[in-house]
Amino acid sequence: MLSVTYGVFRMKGTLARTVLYSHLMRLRPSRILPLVIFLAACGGTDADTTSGGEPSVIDTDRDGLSDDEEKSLGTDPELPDTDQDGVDDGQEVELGTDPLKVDTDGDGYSDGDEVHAGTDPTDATDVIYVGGWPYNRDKDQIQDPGWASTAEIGARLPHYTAVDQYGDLVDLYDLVGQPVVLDMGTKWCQPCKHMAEWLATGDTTPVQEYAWWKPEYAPIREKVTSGEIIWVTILFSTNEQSGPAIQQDSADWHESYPNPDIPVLADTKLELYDYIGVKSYPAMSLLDGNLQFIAYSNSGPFKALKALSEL
Ligand SMILES: [Ca+2]
Ligand SMILES: [Ca+2]
Ligand SMILES: [Ca+2]
Ligand SMILES: [Ca+2]
Repeated sequence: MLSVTYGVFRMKGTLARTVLYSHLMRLRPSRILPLVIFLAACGGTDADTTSGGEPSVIDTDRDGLSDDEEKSLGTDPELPDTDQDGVDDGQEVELGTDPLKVDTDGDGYSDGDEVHAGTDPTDATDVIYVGGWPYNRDKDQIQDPGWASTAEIGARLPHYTAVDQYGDLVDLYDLVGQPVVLDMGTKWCQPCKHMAEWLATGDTTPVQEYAWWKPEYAPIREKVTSGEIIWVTILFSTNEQSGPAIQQDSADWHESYPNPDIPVLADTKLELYDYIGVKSYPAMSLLDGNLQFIAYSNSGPFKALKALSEL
C-alpha cells in the first residue's frame, strides 16, 4: 500500500497531487482550486510531497526509487545498484529484473551485461552467446593495435571477431580476464584433430604419438574445463587450396570433437591467419588476461603448450 501511495506521489506535477489530496481529504469542489495554488506555491516538484507535515519522497541514492520503496523491496536506499550488476535499482524495477539478483533469468549473463549487449535480461533463451562465452562491457576501451601491427611477445591481439560453431559472431575482446589460447588449424590437419580429440574426451592417447607432446601437458585440459584459461580453436581453411573456412566448418568440428568450453571459430576472412603468418599447423599462441602475447608461434604448438604448463 505504501509503495502504491508513493507511486502516485511520484507522478509528475501538481495536478496529480491535487487529485490525490482532494480524494484523500474528501474536499468539496470549491476547495480544490485553493489546494492547487497551495501545492504549486510549495514548489511543485515530485521530491517534496508532504503528508502530515513529513517528507515522504526521499530518494537518497537517486536511483529512481524512494527510500520507502527501497525499504519494501529490500534494496539498499543508499546504494543505487544494490546487487552490483551494473543496472540501478530504479531501472531494474522498470525493466522487470530483480534488483537483488545479478542474473535475473539465470542464463549465465548478468542483468548489466544483457542490458549492455541488448539481450533480454528476463528471457533465459535470449543470451549474448549461445556457447556461454564471457562478455566484457568495457571492451570498447581496449586499445586496438590494428591488423598492421606485428604479432610478437607483448603485443596485443588486434580487435578480432569471428563466427563460432553456433553461428554467433564472437568478439575476442570479450575474453579479457584470463589467459586465452589461440589454436589455429585446418579441418584436414591430423595433429589438430588429435589435439581436439584429447580436448573433447580427456584421453591423451591420440596426442602421445607426437614429439611435441609431454605428459605434464595433460592437466591443461582441466584448466580449460574450469574456465581458468579459454581455449579458442580457429579454423582458417577448408581445403588444401587454402579457401577460407566457413561457419559450417566450425559447426562440423564441434560436432566431431565436442567440448562445451571451447569456441570454434571460422577465420572466414583469413585475418588472423595473415596476422599470425601461419606457416604450419597447428599454430598455437598464448595470450595473457589483457590479450597480449605470452607465447607466439606461427608454426607448431610447442611454445604455447610449454607456456600453458608453466602458468
Ligand atoms: Ca533510492
Ligand atoms: Ca542492479
Ligand atoms: Ca539485478
Ligand atoms: Ca541473464
